[in-house]
This record gives sequence, structure tokens and C-alpha cells, in this order.
Amino acid sequence: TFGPVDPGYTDYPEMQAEVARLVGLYPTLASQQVIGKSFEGKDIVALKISDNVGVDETEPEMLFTANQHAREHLTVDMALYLANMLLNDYGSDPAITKIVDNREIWIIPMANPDGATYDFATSSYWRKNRQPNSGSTAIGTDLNRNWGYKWGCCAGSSGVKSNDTYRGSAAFSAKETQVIRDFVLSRRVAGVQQITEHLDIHTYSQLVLWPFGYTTSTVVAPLTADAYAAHRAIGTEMADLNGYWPGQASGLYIADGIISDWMWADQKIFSFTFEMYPKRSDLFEQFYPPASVIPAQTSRNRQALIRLAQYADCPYRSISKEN
Ligand code: 0X9
Ligand code: CA
Ligand code: CA
Ligand code: ZN
Repeated sequence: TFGPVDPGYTDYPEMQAEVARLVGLYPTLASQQVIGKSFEGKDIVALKISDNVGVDETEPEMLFTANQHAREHLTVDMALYLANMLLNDYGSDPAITKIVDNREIWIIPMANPDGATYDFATSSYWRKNRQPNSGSTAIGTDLNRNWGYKWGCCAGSSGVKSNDTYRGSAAFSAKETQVIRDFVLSRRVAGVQQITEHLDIHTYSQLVLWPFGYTTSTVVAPLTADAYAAHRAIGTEMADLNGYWPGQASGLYIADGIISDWMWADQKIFSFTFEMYPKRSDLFEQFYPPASVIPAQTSRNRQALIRLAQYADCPYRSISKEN
């Protein structure tokens, strides 16, 4: 298993360069914003894609987050594939054109730039951020255990600072989760959250997951029967299109303090998790498949992402309801 990270993956400076390249090439459709700094002071970048990108229009907004987990390098390339798909095919692909004209899409390609940079440098299968923990030499918080809904509730995270799923000293104790939370909260206009759908991108196992992760219960407040059914319907449609397996997040194992549970419970944003290539049984590739897989394993999600975007005006349409 287990050579170094393939330099064919996109590292932090390359991500910044690619975002800048796209904004330069498509100034009316793409803009970038530094939404805050990582623990080590790196910029956390959000790319906005829409027609009239300089105007905050009244269009359904979507958020994509990638690379909360440092070693999941393929997810950065997935986020940049999405950006390229929307921008390069605008004006030629009718489905893409309609999405860019009628949505405001936010992409955070690298939620954990400190961890990703460390993993590129060390090829150490690093997962967490790089924030020190008081009273310990162990570094890092698992960002996807640090979110503030049911934080640490349910044995789906660790209180041990050296553990790979260490949840942090408190909900939102990590700088990076604070920054992304505050960005999401900033998308409320007159008290109405503008973001309707969110996708959090991980590797691996080839799964499409929906809330909740903290419990195996399906319909549990504030996830209504209709909201659960709509998550399941959209998630299953996406899985039909990308060949992943659909399921509730907790089906794999209980995880508490995850981003998706917060997105729904706190903001009523429909929220999904992708676990990308390889599939669970591919024990030899895991987090570091060769970069030669990037084109096939990003483009396989094209139709699923288009479908998700098409539902952003009314996710309940997936179950033939208004809301
Ligand atoms: O454990 C995670 O944070 C995610 N899997 S990963 O292998 N990329 O670390 C899954 C989060 C949601 N899933 C579960 N509740 N199991
Ligand atoms: Ca627009
Ligand atoms: Ca808007
Ligand atoms: Zn992950």
C-alpha cells in the first residue's frame, strides 16, 4: 500500500493557482473569497460560480466542501473538476448553463490546508488539522468530529488527543470549522439561509451518505419524515448515476460532530457526503491511489453533481412535494 502521495494530486499552492486561473479566465462567472485563515494562517478559499457573479442574486445557493481530512487528496481534484465543469461547459452544455444561470455555487476545495500540506510533505496518512492540543504532544483535531450538533454525543468520536477521530476540546474548537461555520451563517439574508444543499467530499468507499451520522434512527427531529425521504431520494438518484452505494451516514459506523448533521440540524441545509474511489475492498489503494485515476474518478460524478444542482431550488421535488 503505501508509497508516498503522488505529486500528481493538487497541493495547496496548486489549488490556489487553479482557483486564480479560473477567476482570471472567467471573470463574469467566477470569483474567489478568502473566508478565513487556518490554524497555521493559510487562506481558506471559497470559489463562487454563477452568472453575474459579482452580484448576490436571489438564486438557490449550494456549498461544496472538500478535504476536511488531510490525506483525502482526490477530493481536492473533485472540487476543482466541478469548478472546471461549470465554467468550461457554460454556454455549450445546456444543463450546465442552466445551473450556472440559476444557482450560486460555493466551492471550498481545501477545508484543511494545514493538514493537507503536512500530508503532502510527510506521506503519513495524516487526517486531522494541525492545531496543537494543550497538555499533550499529540497534534490535531478531526474536523469532521468538531461540528456543533450532537458534538461528542454518541461514541462516534474520540476524547483522546492522539486519536485520529479526536473531536477537539469543544464544539468548533478548530479554527477551520469555525471559519466554514461562520461562512455558512453569513449566507443568511434577513434570517433566511440561502444555501439549500451541501455536499462534503471524502475518500474512500464509494458511498453517497445522508444524515444523520450520530444515530441509526432514520426519522428523528429535526429531520422530518419528508426531509429524510428527500435526502434518501436524491442520494439514491446520485448513487444510480455515479455507481456508489447509497445509505444513511450511520450505516457504516456512528460518527458524531460531523458537518452534515450540523448542516441539516442547525441550518436546514440538505447535506450529503461522498466517499470517493476506491471501494472499500480495494485495500491496496485506499487514500493514495495513483494520480492516474483522477480523470476517471472525478468525471464519474458529473451527472450526479448535475442532478444535485437541479434539485437545489426545491429538494422536496425529489419526493413530489413542495416542501
Ligand atoms: O468518518 C468520517 O468522517 C467520514 N468517513 S472517512 O473515511 N472519510 O473519514 C464519514 C462521515 C459520515 N459517515 C458516518 N457517519 N459514518
Ligand atoms: Ca447569478
Ligand atoms: Ca444569493
Ligand atoms: Zn474523510
